[in-house]
Amino acid sequence: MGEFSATVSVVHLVLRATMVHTYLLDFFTIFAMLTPEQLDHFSTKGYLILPALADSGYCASVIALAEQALLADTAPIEYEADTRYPGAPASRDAEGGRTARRLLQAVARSPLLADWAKGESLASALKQLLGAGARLSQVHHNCIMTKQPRFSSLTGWHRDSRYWQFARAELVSAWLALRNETLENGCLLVLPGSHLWTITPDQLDAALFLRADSMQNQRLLAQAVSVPLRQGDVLLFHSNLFHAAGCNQTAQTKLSMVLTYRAADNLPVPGSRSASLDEIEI
Ligand SMILES: O=C(O)CCC(=O)C(=O)O
Repeated sequence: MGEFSATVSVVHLVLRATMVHTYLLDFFTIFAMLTPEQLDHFSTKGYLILPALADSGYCASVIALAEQALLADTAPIEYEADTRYPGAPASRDAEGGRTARRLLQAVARSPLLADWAKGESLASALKQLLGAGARLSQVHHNCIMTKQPRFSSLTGWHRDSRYWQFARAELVSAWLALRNETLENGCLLVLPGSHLWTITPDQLDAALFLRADSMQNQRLLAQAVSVPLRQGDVLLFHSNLFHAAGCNQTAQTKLSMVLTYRAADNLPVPGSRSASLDEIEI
């Protein structure tokens, strides 16, 4: 009998703990807040996936806008040839040289993009990571990234912060998958926790990519994981996180909207490119 009531008490306690956990999850969902586990994942791994942050209707509208801009070649655009990445056409005049890689100045292109970039679903997560008064940079990323089937290049391992100039290399980028992203169409690869690594200059090449011929780097690169995304998922990642991506080996263009945010007190260095355009408070 004593054993039976002890078992009942344990079951009761487990049930109550489960209910509290469920209520807490509901609380975080209703207020669109990151859970302590998500915050911990971002701070230790340097990235976090927010599933289904945008719905399929929104993604379809952005794809339609992007396809129109690609068709009309609406400036500003960065072309594959401009990247000089492995696999890119040698010049804009070469075959495929004017294949768009980035539709730049995304938020200035349409309120459809600007409103989402400042919208509550994304902003509430960003404010938890960056604090109140976080700002969207119009200089960095702020684009619709396209990876087209016939001409797409490979992006080596890099930290976005390498060319950015802020008081601290602690910005957060939000990568919205407008279609499913897989290894076949060139989804991102990341080195989890690498935003915290100390890297010495001899590990990097002249363009500040991780050198593949370094034994030390080969041990680091063995830790790479791919980040496949479903349409509407958002990947948040730290500006110091090493990431890379392959080519698109499918018949369909991959499109992603990518935006970058900083904390209110993490000012761009005056006179630098990072300070060259107005920022938008979210
Ligand atoms: O899709 C890719 O090739 C990666 C792009 C990238 O890593 C970047 O622009 O920082």
